[in-house]
Amino acid sequence: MKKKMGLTSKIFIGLITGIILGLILHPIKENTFISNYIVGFLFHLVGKVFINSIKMMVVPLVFVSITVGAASVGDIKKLGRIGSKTLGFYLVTTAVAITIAITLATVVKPGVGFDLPNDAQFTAKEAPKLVDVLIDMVPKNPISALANGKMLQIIVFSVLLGTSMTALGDKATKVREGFEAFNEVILKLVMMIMKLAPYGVFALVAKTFTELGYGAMKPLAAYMLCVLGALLIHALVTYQGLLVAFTKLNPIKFFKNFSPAMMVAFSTASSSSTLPVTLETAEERLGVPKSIASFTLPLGATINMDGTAIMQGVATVFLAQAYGIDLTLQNFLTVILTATLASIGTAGVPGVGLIMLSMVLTQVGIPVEGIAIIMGIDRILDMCRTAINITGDAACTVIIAKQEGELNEDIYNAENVDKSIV
Ligand code: DAS
Repeated sequence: MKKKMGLTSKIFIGLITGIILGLILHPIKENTFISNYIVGFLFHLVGKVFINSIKMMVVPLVFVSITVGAASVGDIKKLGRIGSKTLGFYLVTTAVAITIAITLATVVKPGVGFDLPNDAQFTAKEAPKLVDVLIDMVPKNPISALANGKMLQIIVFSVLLGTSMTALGDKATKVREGFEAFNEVILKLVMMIMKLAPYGVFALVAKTFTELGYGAMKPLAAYMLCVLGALLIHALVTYQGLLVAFTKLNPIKFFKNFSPAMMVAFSTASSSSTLPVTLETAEERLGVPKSIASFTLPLGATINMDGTAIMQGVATVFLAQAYGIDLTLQNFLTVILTATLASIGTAGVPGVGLIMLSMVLTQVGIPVEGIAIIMGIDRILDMCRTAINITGDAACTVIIAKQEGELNEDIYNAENVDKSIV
């Protein structure tokens, strides 16, 4: 836990020092030395290398993690009713989450009037028609899709590949284990790259604030508040609404009983690291039987990322506004489709949601460089959205357990629940 917090605090230090240095240099940014060597070379170099290393991971990460995710989803056939209900809940809540995010960002307009640095300016590509997007989703040649980073095609191919592994059952065990091992390698590489984050964040934020000064503060604060607001709405409206509608249980009790797991998710920014606590909390404080929790929660930690989808929805609208790109309804539908599918492949480790965001942005013609603008504050948002990611898993799990008549309501409603979990 200390090592992970170490990276978090280093990123925070990079963020704060980047802002302070940027605000100091802003009044003298026209100075040749400052503009050519500090901003134009040093900050640009470190920031660009970090952004490119993130972009480098998108294709392998999406391909391998969605294949592995789809292979685990494939087990649903054996669980029949519970499996399909779980998958249905997870995909629907993710789509609702991103719809809330897009709506809120469209109303609040956090990116409107945010004058991005010139090198980030971008001429919007003619967005493809939705029917063409859907047809184009099926790759004629998956290798060229991988080589050219055609993300929706990579997702479709990966989901089909993972599902076919399950259809083969034991015959595909070796291949599945191979992909799972490769997924570990890719995630390790992502973690190694994230160690560069404090330096990358420092350079990117210092460059932004040198060029924009205090002008960058308001849009970034508005973006952050938009993400936090959408997370809160999703937790209090969607989850509470579903719990009341499907279980008639007290939804406040749900959040009170589940709070230990939410705190661990917040501090680690990792659904996977929190999974043992999520399982324990679901059984000991929510009254969910192991037989259901041991299927729905690990699956949820792999494929259900409502908090991440919310960040991706807000970030896409925010950056479109900042670049002056008008998103059409079809663009929004493409974002909802891409982010919902991408959530299948977003691994439960810190910072992966931001890497997957570059895929969503590409789909609607928004320059991935825009990630540089929001990266500085992403770690704090990652902690918040990870807590929502696992809360969505637990809410769906309680509903399914209740519908199966297997929820222990005495535990759920107990007043002095054992506090010894965390
Ligand atoms: N930190 C990821 C998780 O563990 C989510 C994300 O990166 O958005 O759920």
